Parts: sequence; structure tokens; C-alpha cells
Amino acid sequence: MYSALPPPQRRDFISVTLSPGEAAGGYNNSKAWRRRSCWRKHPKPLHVRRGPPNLQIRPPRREARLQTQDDAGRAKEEPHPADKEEKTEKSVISWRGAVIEPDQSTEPPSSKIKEPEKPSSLEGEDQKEPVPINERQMAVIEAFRHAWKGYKEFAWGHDELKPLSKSYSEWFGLGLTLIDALDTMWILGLKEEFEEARKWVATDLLFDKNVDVNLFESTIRILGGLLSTYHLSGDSLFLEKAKDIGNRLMPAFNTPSKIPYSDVNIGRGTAHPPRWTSDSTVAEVTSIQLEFRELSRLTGDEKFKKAVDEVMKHVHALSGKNDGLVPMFINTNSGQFTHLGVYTLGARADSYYEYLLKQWIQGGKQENELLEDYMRAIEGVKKHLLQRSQPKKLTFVGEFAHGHFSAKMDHLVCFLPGTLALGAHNGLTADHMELAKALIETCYQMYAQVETGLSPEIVHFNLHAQKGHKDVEIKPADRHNLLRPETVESLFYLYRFTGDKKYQDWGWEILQNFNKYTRVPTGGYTSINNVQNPSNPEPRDKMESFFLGETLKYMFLLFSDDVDLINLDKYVFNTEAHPLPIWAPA
Ligand code: DMJ
Repeated sequence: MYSALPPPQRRDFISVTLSPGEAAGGYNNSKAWRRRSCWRKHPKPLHVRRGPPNLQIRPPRREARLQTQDDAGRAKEEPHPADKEEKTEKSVISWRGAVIEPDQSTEPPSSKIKEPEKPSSLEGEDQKEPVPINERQMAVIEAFRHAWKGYKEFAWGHDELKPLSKSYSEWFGLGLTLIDALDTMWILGLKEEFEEARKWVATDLLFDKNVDVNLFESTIRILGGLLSTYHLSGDSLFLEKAKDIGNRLMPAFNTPSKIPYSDVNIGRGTAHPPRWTSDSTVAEVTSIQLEFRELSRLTGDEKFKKAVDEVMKHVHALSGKNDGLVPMFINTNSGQFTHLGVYTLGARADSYYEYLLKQWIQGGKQENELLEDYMRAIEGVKKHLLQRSQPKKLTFVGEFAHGHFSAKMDHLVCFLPGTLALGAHNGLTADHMELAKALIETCYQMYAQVETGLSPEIVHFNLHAQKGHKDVEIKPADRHNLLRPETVESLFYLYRFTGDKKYQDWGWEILQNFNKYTRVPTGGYTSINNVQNPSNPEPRDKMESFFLGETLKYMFLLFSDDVDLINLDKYVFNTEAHPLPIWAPA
């Protein structure tokens, strides 16, 4: 079912849509940074590229030549602090009416691993003139720096900043925020910060520790972050660290069913499920594949890929799905789904759907069962989970439990518009894009209809019009905001693929509201307990690592008009916003 690894040597692609790839130099020889100083000497006017994509990985020009297009007027509305600082056709796949464009790679994947792969940043030397960054991107850089200031001062080398108490919290004790933020710093062009963090990775990031880590969280944040940083920078340090953590996570797969345990002791090499159950979460065991597959490709060691592919094969064949929708739990002994009858695109199932599509893209659109499962699942969403709210008739994704529909939607579900748009961009049916547009409007309204302009963790939609009621209702237990990225993530995809500026404007509003209600003056941003109380949003005293790993990165990319700044025909983002190369770009 799943094709083996593609040949490690990079191919020259010729296709109707691609021009030859180009990439930045590696971190080691500091080419990318040197280029930036060239850019300073030879400034060119901003031009917006929406033409053929080119492989290019390099930080954008950070020096403040601000965009003067229509952004400038809008930016004046709010003061911002930035100033401070040959195509080979293959058969068309169709699935229930969905027509998938012919695969455009020139070589089929090889079944053999030949030699380790090199980082994608070193694949081409030609450089286009970089697109200068604009005023809104500068505001993101300022926000990142403010967050980093707090982390550096009070939580350096620890997992998360507690910005109010000026301290930190540990989850795995592995510098989670620092690792999650590495590729964001690269993309934002924050050289000094990156170099300082790199030093910490070189000298202080040690995985030989008697500590239990969650397989999924450490894979998406640590393994994913190290792999993408390796690709962007070309610095082998990050690959060495990735190999180390990858190997240490492997005991998780030693289960009777080969469905991995949730927790691994990376020092002792032992793994176990949570104390109260032998179940694992479906999203967790099916959202580690992009990272382990890439680790195999880079190292030439197939064991990582084999382990995660086996999980996907198993889940593909498993009964208990409802029109492609999966339950939330799977047992590590029996390998069967448990707690049947509850279907959600939110917590515990979300990234299963995301990784079906993304693995298919990563593997060069060869692995048809992944695509079939994805397409079937989206049909399942349409059939069981889609409804429209009142009064604004917003399309939303609810939940289905034991035959009953619930109008509840997690903010987590807001990854879906972006994923649907990515699928449509990759040749899937155009109505996925239509659905994506409808859903991102809903996700935006989850912010816009709330007093602080920030979304709560969970909303309930009104199915019946009631005088004085908005579409969105919030229960007291759900009114926190953890600085999550999903809506901004989807805004980024929708903007990349449509060019509709309203998506940038919505993201800009969200950034301003994060600054207004979650920014801590002494450094850092904090989760809040009450998005409905602008006079006291009740700061929680915690900055999640994904705020730097995902939220601010997607903001920066959303505000960019440079399609080559992480080209989506060359890279696929893991679920923690770490870009990994597509093996056989279409
Ligand atoms: C991140 O760790 C990942 O995006 C994950 O897929 C979902 N939860 C957080 C962000 O909300």
C-alpha cells in the first residue's frame, strides 16, 4: 500500500508548473545571512510573485524597507511597535467525483534506500531577489522578540515561560519553546536569536535523561522542529539531535498491536500507556508519520518509516469508522478502536485527518490509500458533522455522539479550512476549497463575535435564531484562549491560495487582539482564562511553545506576499508548523 522511500538523490523536476528549484545556503557557511547583507546593498522594489513556484528557503529581508502598497494605509489605523527595532503524466485518480490532477513527478519512488539525503536548503544555489518584508511582518517580528525576551530572561532552556510569575514550567525538561521556535527565528530572519539558541542546542540539549515524554508531542515539536531547522539551515547539528531523539522514541512502538504507547522514557528506553488505560489517542498515533518518514529518508534507516507506516496500514483496515470518521481512542493491546460512537474533528482526532492528506503530499501523491481515507473522511464530515448556525448561517463542523449531533466546535477544528485548501491546491475537488472558504469565515467569527476579539477554546453554535443572540455561544468552562494557531494557520493557506486580502486583514485583527489582551509588559504573552472580559481577561501565566512555533510563524507567513517563503509546492508543514520537504514535488 505505502510506497517505500523515494530515492535519496534529489531529482530535477520538470513540470508544467515548476521552474528549476533554488534554495538558500546552509547555516554553517552562513550563506543565507550573507545574502541578506547583499540584499541590503541592492534593494529592489517589492514585487508580488504568484507565478511559478521555486524552491527557496531563506529568511526574508528583515531590514525595515516597509511595504508601501495598500497595507500601509491600514497599518496607520493602529500604532505598531515595529519601528523599534517536463512533466510525465500518470493516471488520473478519481474518488467519488473527485478528480485528482496527474502526478507530476518524473520518477516513481524507489523501494530501496540508497544513501542519506541532504538538506533541502543545499539543493540549489540560484537565488531570486528576496521580497522585502512589510509593516505587518515587522509587527510579528516585534511580537516574537517580545515573547523571546520573556523566555530568555525567565525561562531560558526550560519548556515554557510563565510570564507573570517570571518563571517557567517543565513538561519534558527539554527546552520545548526554544526548539519549537528555532525555524520560526530562521524564517523571521532573527539571526542573533537563532545563533544563541543554536548554541544551547549544541551544548545543553541532551536527551539521555530519565524522563517520560509524550510520543506525539515530542515528535511534532522536538523531532519536527529539529528536522525542519536542519532543512532550512543545513546545519548537521540539528539532524544529529533529530536522530538521537528519533531513536529514543522508538520503544513506544514495542506493543502487542504495534500501535504505539503514548509515553516513552527517553533515558531508559521504556514505554508505557497512561496509568489509567492501555488506550492511545487516535490523533496521536496517526500524526507522527511525517516526521518519522522524513527521518528515514534523511538517515537511510527505514525502521522509522516502517513503524509509522504500519500504524497507518492498520488504521486504514480497521473497522469502527463512520463514513471515514474515526473514533478518538485505539487500544495498544488489541489494536482496535475503543469508545466507539463519538466522532469529532477536534481534540483527539483532528490531526489524523490532517496527516492523511499531508503524508500523501509528502510522498509525492503516490500513496492512494491515504488519499482515499482522506476523501472518504471529508465526505463523512459533510454527511454527519456540517451544519449552519443562526443568524449568520455560518457553516461549522460539529460533533456526532451516539447518533446525536452536537453543535460544539473546538478551536482546534480551525485547522480544517487550511487543510481543505491545501488539498484543493493539490488537485482535489474544487468544492473542498469552497468548504474551506466557508469554514474560515466561521473560524474568524469565533474571534470577531467575542468581546476581546479572541476565540475561546470551544464554542457552541446556535441552530435556531433567537432575538439578541449571536451565532457563537460560550460556556464558562470553555472561555479560555491558549494562544492557539489553527485559525491563523488556515488564514495563511487561504491567503496563499486565493490572494484575497481579507484573510490578511483578519489575521491582523487577531494579532492586535493578542497584543491587547495577552501581552505581558515584562516580556512574553500569556494564555487567558476569559475571552469575554476585556477589562480582565484573567491571565493564566503560561506561554505555550506553539505560540512561537506556530502562531507567530503563520502570522508572519500570512502577511507575506512571497510565495517562495516556504513554498507550499516544495514543503509540507507538520502539525506543529514545522516545514518538511515534499519528496517528489508536484
Ligand atoms: C499544537 O501542538 C499542534 O498544532 C497540535 O496539532 C494541536 N495542538 C497544538 C496547537 O493548538
